[in-house]
Amino acid sequence: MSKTYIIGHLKPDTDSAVAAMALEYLYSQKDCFGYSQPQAVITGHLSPETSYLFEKFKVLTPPLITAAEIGADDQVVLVDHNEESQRLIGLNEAQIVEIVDHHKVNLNLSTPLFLNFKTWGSTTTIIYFFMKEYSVTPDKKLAGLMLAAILSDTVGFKSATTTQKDKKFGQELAQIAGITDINAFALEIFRAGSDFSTLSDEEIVQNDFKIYEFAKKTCISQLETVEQEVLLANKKDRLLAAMTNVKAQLGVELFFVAVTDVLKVNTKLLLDGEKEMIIAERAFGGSAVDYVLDIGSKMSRKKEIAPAIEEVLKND
Ligand SMILES: [Mn+2]
Repeated sequence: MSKTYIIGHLKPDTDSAVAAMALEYLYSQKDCFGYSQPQAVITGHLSPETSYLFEKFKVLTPPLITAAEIGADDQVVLVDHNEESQRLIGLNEAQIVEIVDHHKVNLNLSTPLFLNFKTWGSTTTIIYFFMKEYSVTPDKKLAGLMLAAILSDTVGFKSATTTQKDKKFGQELAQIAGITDINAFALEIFRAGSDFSTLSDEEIVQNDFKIYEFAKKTCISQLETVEQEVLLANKKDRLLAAMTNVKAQLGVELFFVAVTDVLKVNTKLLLDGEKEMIIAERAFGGSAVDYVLDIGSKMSRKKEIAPAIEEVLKND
């Protein structure tokens, strides 16, 4: 019997892993969707933040998948991404039957498919909206993880991507999960996400990266932390050195690492070289000092950081 794999993006974050699990839950409850054996899977190892949450809620990590394991009759649903550069390597695009996402659309597929895009703060928010439409309530653990995914993607409802829907649904999920203090839970998530102690410098600079097919192939990585100043004081030079190696491994022309302090609401961009420095100064204003540019309160890679860089490259 064929399967329906529900797949998040490369370098899975909490939203992409949890959105896949939540969609599996919904599809399993309601056979009206008609998907055969829905199964959430991940494309790579979980970040420290996501691992912490799975341990906290005592849920099993979805299995890792490679494109070779997907059979010719199986179907694929993408969550939390759409463009090819962020998909599982080797995935046959003809097998994609549905996409649920909240990112900019970059698609040119040859067949019709279900597309569910909304400009809300997380993909999990969209999936909870569908659950409500179909009168499906997540169990307590899943509700806790779904709240975590919304808080993680919206930086505790502080990111520019946050909408009323995220806040309202977040509160409903907190009730189901029995979480009374959402702010304390958000802080707990940020602390777990800031724990880079088990990662090497090269792993840190690619802990959460996205590759963009701008006029120049660009990688923007983001480190969310509750201790930006300490991190930069201790590790800035080592991280800059690691960036040069990782940039070559990823085969990108430009590499930026956004070090975002989620409590101070501030981002400092680490710049791999002169090219990145010139582009960042044009995109955000100000002057870089020792390959670091303070871009103020901008925290959203999707809405504030990537579009500004894309715009400069377009006009280059
Ligand atoms: Mn997301």
